[in-house]
Amino acid sequence: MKPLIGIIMGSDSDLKVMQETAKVLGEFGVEFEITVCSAHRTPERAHEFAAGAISRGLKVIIASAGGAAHLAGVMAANTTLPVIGVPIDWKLNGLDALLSTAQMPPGVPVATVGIDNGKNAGLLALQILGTADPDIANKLARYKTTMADSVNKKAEKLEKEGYKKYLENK
Ligand code: RP5
Repeated sequence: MKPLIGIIMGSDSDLKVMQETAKVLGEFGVEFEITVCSAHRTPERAHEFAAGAISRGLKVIIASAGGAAHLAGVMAANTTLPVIGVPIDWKLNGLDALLSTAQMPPGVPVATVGIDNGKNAGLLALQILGTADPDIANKLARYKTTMADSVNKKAEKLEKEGYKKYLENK
């Protein structure tokens, strides 16, 4: 099966966060590419990755970077595929990366998830694929039900035990 999602990281040091993206895509059985490519250190490679993404069969690109986080923006500048940006907490608690990733000029959007939220990037990519793939959409619906069940169980336990006992048994 051809990969549908491209995960591209500004550095292998982003992998500690981006493994969560890979993990959630794996849980849904969706093929992905994963590689390292820097907007600043390897600019030609970054351009090639984005420009060739459609012909490789990718449907969504997820790009992570910390600091002056321009990788997702460079991807969006060079493809019409949807690009999801993951700001990495490298300096300044990730605020620099969040703003660099999100504050794109009108005409070149990057869908930016929270700082270090690799998991949400994976889920958002799956939701994009789910608009055209009923199997993925059904799995996403089940995922939400499981999540709701888990919160409901916690609420029930807290209401029954009271907060002190709940914290003791946590
Ligand atoms: C960014 O600079 C990378 O995405 C990484 O988050 C940060 C630091 O990179 P390394 O010095 O660890 O390679 O471009």
